Amino acid sequence: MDTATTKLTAKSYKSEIKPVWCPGCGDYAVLSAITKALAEMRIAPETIATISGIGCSSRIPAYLNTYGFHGVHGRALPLAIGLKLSRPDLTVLVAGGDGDGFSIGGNHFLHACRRNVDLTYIVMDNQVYGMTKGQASPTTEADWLRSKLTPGGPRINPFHPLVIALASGANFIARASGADPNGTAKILVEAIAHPGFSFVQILSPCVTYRPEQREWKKTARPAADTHTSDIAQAARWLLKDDNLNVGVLYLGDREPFTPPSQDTIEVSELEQEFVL
Ligand SMILES: Cc1ncc(C[n+]2csc(CCOP(=O)(O)OP(=O)(O)O)c2C)c(N)n1
Ligand code: SF4
Repeated sequence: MDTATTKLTAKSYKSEIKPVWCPGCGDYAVLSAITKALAEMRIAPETIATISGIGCSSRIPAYLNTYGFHGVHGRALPLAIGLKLSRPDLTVLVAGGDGDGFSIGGNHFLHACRRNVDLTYIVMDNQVYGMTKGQASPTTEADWLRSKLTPGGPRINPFHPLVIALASGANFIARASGADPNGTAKILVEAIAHPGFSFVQILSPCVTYRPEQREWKKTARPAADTHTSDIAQAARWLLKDDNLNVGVLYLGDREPFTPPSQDTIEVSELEQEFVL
């Protein structure tokens, strides 16, 4: 790895492995934005760990020249939290899809927001399960009729990840559009630099199962009202949000979680407490 941080460029953060994503998949642009952000911040690659679950988007650690762990579906966050607590010196990125993060991993998402450990969670949201061939995900619209796998559409209201993040205590909340890798990189720089749990939803089209998402390139727009630290204002803004506003929504000032420093206790000693 190139450790001379002055010489770092976006390319320094790309691995030799060629992505196997479909041509035109939005995740290419997210990969590019992450490498641009890391180069901008000049973070030494060997001090970064990228943790993911399972899905097309969760393949991303393999394509980055950082340490990485391609884990279990929906379990990237607890893994990353454990890593950050035991190695606070590392920059920890967590990345994956809306299925991975909000369906099977939904409960971990709530509690990661609450716990507020200092890491950055990037969700490549394509409102579908890409890897398993196009099932509806928690962010799929109730009236999405394209898939034969959900006849009549999902018919349930989609989960709003930014609302959930705000309500659950995330310390930084943003939406980016993969169609704008430079803008996404800027948002990622802010997210990584902000202390505590930073959540970035990136609109990342699945061109295979949701080709209509190519339109996001034209319809995503800069949010009018950004960078507030006022949680009530952020909540009001979100009530009007239609999923296409892009920008940093909320900057909290909660202290990141750190484990209490205490003397270790022997298991045999602990067991004594439970002897009847
Ligand atoms: C425990 C478990 N359940 C289900 C699966 C099957 N599975 C693999 S990826 C995936 C969903 C992927 O969707 P998403 O996280 O949105 O990522 P995308 O492929 O769209 O990037 C599912 C259900 C699995 N691998 N493990
Ligand atoms: S199936 Fe969709 S999410 Fe998966 S690589 Fe192809 S375009 Fe991307």
